[in-house]
Amino acid sequence: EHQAGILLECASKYPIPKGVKISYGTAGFRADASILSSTVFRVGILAALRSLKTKSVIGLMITASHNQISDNGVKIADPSGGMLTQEWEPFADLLANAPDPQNLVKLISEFAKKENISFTGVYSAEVLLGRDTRPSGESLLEAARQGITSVVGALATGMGILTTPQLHWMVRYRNKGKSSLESDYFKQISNSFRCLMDYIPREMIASEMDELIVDGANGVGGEKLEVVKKTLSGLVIQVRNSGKEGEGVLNQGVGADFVQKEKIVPSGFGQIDVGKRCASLDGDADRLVYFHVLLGSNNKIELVDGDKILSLFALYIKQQLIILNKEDGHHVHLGIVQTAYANGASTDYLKKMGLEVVLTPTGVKYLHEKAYEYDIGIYFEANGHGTILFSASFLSWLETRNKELASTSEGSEQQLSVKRLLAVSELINQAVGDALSGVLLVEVILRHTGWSIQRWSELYQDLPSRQLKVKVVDRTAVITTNAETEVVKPAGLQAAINCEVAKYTMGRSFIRPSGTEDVIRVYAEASTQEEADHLAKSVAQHVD
Ligand code: NG1
Ligand code: ZN
Repeated sequence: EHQAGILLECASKYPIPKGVKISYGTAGFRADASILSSTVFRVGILAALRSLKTKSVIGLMITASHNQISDNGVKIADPSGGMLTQEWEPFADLLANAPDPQNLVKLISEFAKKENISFTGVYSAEVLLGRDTRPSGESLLEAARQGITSVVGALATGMGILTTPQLHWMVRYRNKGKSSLESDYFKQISNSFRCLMDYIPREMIASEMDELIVDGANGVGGEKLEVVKKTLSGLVIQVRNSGKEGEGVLNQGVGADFVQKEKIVPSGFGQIDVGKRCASLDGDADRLVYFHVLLGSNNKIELVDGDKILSLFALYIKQQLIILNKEDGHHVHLGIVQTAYANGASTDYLKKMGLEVVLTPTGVKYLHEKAYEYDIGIYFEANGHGTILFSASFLSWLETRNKELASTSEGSEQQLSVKRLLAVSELINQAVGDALSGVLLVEVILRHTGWSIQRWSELYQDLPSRQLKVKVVDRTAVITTNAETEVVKPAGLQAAINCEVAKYTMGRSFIRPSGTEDVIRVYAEASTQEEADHLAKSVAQHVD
């Protein structure tokens, strides 16, 4: 009752704005920053409860990723460093929308009872806090802190301005009982990068590679990359749109989302960069795409998207496994996870390479969960969010093998492969997709293969595609199945889509309700851009 009193008092300082209903979507709560403080305060409470429940450290990140600078958002990292468990999402919605403090306290006490959460003990809960560079982040972080500390015994630990993946990484390592400061993160990625560089075949080392130019979206990723690059040898990175004063506005005409959707150069890039290897991060550095600028006056680029980053990673991992399988006869289960938005040419290519490919619905939580089923699971969304997961049992097999080989066949091809896989598991962020570790892995693999960005891009040719969105009154009226590739409801709609698709060579199209906006998304692919545009448009007409 002491607890209820404190909650009531604190909550009355954060009244909810009238007439706003908000929901914990694929990426947490997101909205215009001016209406978010009550939501963030309440998510602070939720994070503390989650920490009490799991008896682990929880993360709370203030960011709106690639959205415009005036937006902000909040999401929670679970003990593993992954997304908040889906089971708690409905409770998050209830909390955020509770009309007044009395209601809020009632909800909390009912939920605590149901989940067997008791409010005792000093420092029985801890939440790590992070935020991106948005100006609204400072006061929202304070709201989160107030929410956390209104739960008796809960500790709020500010980790400063971070990329989203850094915060997830910290939560993961803290819960493993390891040191998890930002400096530990930097050390781990630069050490494992150095190892991977050392394991490059000798004949490749001679080939010098030109510098990489990175668009930092004027956000936190650019700032952190400036730190990382100083610790690297053998790789020169030039950061533009790094978030320094006067360079430009966060996500405005820059960043991975802009580059992937518009297929033109971000601000700060142009014809002087023709042919050079360029990359683009999003506003909180959990997405990464590559590109090179095409010759011509219209600033067009050749995009190397998440699907191609996935393909590059898959080829490299597979190459290591072939070396291992050959000598050990040990079968390692490698799985590739994509969504229906993956370019059809990428899926065909991966299958042709003999890889096992599965589709899941859109949303990192689905991809991550699926990838987790394999010894090694690689997942990516076309928009550039993805990572590689190693199962605990496979990692311990690798460790054992590494020791055995050190005494029996030091310096063998097989030992090198084991070491490479171990280093990849250290470099890549296994909590969530991470543009900083992603960029380092791409760079190592390009050196390993001796490929230019053009050669990489030629692995396969993307099918022309088009995405449209249709505003609807009720997006929940559309229900899909089969990883969102087929409409179940309304009846007859799928037949109509099939009918349109049949008119095109290489045609493919699907629709689904967005998880972040009040729209139905339409996707279409065909053998030419005109046909893809046309197919998308005619399918959209059936949705209206
Ligand atoms: P929705 O609005 O559900 O399509 C979008 C992206 C997802 C993911 C989430 C979270 C597309 C087509 N959809 O989801 O991939 O990134 O936002 O940010 O890119
Ligand atoms: Zn992001």
